[in-house]
Amino acid sequence: MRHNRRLRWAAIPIAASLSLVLAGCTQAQLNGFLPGFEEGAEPVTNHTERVSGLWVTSWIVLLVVGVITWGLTIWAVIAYRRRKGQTGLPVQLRYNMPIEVFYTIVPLILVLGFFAFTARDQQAIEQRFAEEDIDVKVEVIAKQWAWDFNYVNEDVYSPGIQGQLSEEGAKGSLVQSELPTLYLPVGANVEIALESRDVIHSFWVVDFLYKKDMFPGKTNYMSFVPTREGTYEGKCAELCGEYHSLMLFNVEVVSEAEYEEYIESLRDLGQEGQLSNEYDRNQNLPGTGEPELKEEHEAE
Ligand SMILES: [Cu+2]
Repeated sequence: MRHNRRLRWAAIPIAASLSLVLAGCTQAQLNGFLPGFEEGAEPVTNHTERVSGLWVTSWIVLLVVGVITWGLTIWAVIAYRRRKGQTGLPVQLRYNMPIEVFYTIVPLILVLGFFAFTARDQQAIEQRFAEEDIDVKVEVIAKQWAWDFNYVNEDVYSPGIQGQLSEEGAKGSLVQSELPTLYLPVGANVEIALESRDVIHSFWVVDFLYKKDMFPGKTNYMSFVPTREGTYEGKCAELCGEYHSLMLFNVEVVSEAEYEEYIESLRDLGQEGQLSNEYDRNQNLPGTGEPELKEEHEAE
């Protein structure tokens, strides 16, 4: 009887915290307070729900483990506290085989589980579109401290400058209209090729819940479908030098018609063709060598 009552005391706090966690969740809570989710609106890309699913499930599993562990700890502290008149050490326990097997097997299952779900989601997110399924191909080239965008199918480009402050160094005075802006049509299969002209940068669109490093001499890819129109903040997420904090950009996800209009506006500015690696600071890396220079050497 006494034993049962003790168990009931442990069950009450566990049940109470679980029901608090799970009852009456809002959209933001269901998505683990990750950015980009709006009540009643489409997710930002075709991957964001998968990312938030992994995040939220991991937290629930870890919280359950936490509550059980904290519960057992507190229970042990209270149930086995020193009582009036007790002296010396209590009976010492060692080599409890069932307990040792339990705390070896359970973490092993948890780690393997986290690994399996992460690998499954990573595989889905990293999956590139087949060449014929790609609607929009953009080459994003990072440079200290801005971004160039090549719209590959349309053969136009948009060079970028680093974030401009309207007052000398004043915080919060960023001129939005001066930021490099990447336009993408909603619902299109987008492949972005990520490159760098100098040092390592990282392409991060906050609401896409995804970022990827950009290396000089190596091309990385991102494949996704933007599913909700809007303006999304982008940043460089790899400390890359003095003005890293001003290496900002915006992503405009727009309708097909607005996208065509934007491409035309680049054509009107005379920005036809593609920016190449001739502006790269590192010319001696594998894969970034200047082709014309090579030919000159061969002729010598
Ligand atoms: Cu950077």
